[in-house]
Amino acid sequence: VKAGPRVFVTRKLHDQTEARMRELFDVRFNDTDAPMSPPALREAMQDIDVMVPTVTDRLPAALIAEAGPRLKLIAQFGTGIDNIDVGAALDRGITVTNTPGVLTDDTADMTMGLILSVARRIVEGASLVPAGTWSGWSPTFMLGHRITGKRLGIVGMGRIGQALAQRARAFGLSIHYHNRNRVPAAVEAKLEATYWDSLDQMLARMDIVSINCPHTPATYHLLSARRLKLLRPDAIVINTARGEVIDEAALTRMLEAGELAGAGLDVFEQEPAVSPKLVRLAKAGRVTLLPHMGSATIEGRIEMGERVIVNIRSFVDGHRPPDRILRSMV
Ligand code: 8YV
Repeated sequence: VKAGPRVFVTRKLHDQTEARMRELFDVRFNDTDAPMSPPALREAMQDIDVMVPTVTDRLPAALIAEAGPRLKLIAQFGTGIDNIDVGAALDRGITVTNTPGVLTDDTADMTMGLILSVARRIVEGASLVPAGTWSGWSPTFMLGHRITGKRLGIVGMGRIGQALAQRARAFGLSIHYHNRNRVPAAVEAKLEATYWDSLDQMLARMDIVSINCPHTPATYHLLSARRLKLLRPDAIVINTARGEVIDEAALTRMLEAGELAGAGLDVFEQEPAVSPKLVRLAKAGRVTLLPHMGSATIEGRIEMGERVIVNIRSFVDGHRPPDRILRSMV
């Protein structure tokens, strides 16, 4: 029997991460790389010390209650931890960690990509040439919205929000944000960001709104039907955070009614299911839909794996893991 903690990983990871984990831990992987069913997760959680889930594994209180007594650490491979009932885990004395920081730039890049794509109709245009349906240039052909000089409202000014602000400034966007807490004055000054205490007031004045906050009970449907109605009819909505932060049905209705200029979504309320209505809007060119790939880079995945390993090792060595989740964070 191999020494080291017994670890179970719910998805196939990068070869480099798997090799390192095999060196260090008594580890098993779900090699099928398909999301695991609740019974399979329950089974996997019996005889292990450490569980490594991802965004596709729901670990509600009921499942955590049935975990084996050895389970002491849930080391999420990912930054968002809304798939885990963290309170239930902590109540049982199970530590929870995540992988913050290493996917900040990649996610901010993809957010910028969606802003450009929707405003300048890049994905829509890119489909015309291969389809053979481009009939030639004309003065009124494929007109999008100018980026330079527009107002970007960032909902959630954490690591990713700040990285987005930095990029967006280079594109000539003015930066506005709403956050639970105002960021330090030095950060605000560096980003030339305007703080809005009232989300409602900010929404009413923005050209582009980007969701960059975690999904928690406090942010569920933060962009509710009522708040979406505050947006200008030429506004664009971008979401690379979590589908649940926006009332997706209300957003879809407004896009269908032409009450918004467009949307760029990398995340959905019922992933991987996407409503046929949103798909129709994408085909009509009003929205860009991506399959939750905001952080999907080779470098990012390897670094996420490294963070998981650091968290497990530090926990097993009796230290406080660097990315420990506190009750106050969820
Ligand atoms: C990750 C994400 O790839 O880290 C997150 O919160 O949403 C993704 O970009 C995923 O969570 C992996 O579990």
